[in-house]
Amino acid sequence: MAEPGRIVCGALAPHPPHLIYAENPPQNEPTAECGWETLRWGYERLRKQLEGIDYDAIVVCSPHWQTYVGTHFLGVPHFKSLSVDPVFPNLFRFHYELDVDVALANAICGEAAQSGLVTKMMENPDFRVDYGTIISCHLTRPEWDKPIVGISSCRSTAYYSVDVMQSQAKVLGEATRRAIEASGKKVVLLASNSLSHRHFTTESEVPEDMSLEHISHHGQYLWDMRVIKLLREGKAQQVLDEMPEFVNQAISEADAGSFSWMLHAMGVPDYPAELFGYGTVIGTGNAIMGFFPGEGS
Ligand code: 2X7
Ligand code: FE2
Repeated sequence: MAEPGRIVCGALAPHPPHLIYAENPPQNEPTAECGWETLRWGYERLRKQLEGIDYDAIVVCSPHWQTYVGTHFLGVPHFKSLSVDPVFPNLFRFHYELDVDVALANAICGEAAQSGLVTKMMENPDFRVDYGTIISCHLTRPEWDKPIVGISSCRSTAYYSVDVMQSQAKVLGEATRRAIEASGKKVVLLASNSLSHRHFTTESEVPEDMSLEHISHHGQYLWDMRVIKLLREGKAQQVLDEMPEFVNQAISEADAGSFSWMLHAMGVPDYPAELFGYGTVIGTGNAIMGFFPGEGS
């Protein structure tokens, strides 16, 4: 009998466009001198860890693909276009080309629909893939040699409440896990989001001037440190329990559901996550962390 599929890593993989800008990959038009090194070195450590792990696909859930009626899945085998960040077009003009694991996307979409979620396969070949998906995938795997599954955020926090978002993220996460197991594939999950998410409202003249980079508010930092500590202690359930306060008080980008989805897909880990890096970007708090089930459970 074929081996069941499994999740080999679930990572918190934030997507500030500044990280791509500072990294200067050939796909991005603007160039930078430096910047946000603690986060870029964190991604480097995550990549190193993944080098030793065999996997077939990356499944990513992004806050910047916002679908107000249900959860959507990229459903076209290949995309190629230019992605421009609407807020930071000076930093992110990225020529992307990527493959989608449509079979796996279909399987997760179908499993989630059977569990009662409203879902849809996105089959428009001219669709522009959102920058959250592109940035988290690029920083995790700049070779772009693994097909991805892109999952949207249906914004149920904004429409309803954090509790509704969390109950949907649980269903979506568990459906994701079942579909991966049935697929026989080995998969990396990416929760593409910052932690605390209070932005500065102005940009410095030199965006990569690190003398001006810091957390926007001490209370935001305290929340970031609390969530990181809990994850490092293997207390993912407590993080989920505290999510309503975290989202509301830290204006967290976890409101999109990607973080809760990843934790549920991983079976709400009770083993420690590894911290690869923490840093602020225009005042927001960002952590790169990974759960590795083979090692911890
Ligand atoms: O989308 C983002 C983000 N999440 C964090 C910081 C800066 C810009 O864009
Ligand atoms: Fe974002």
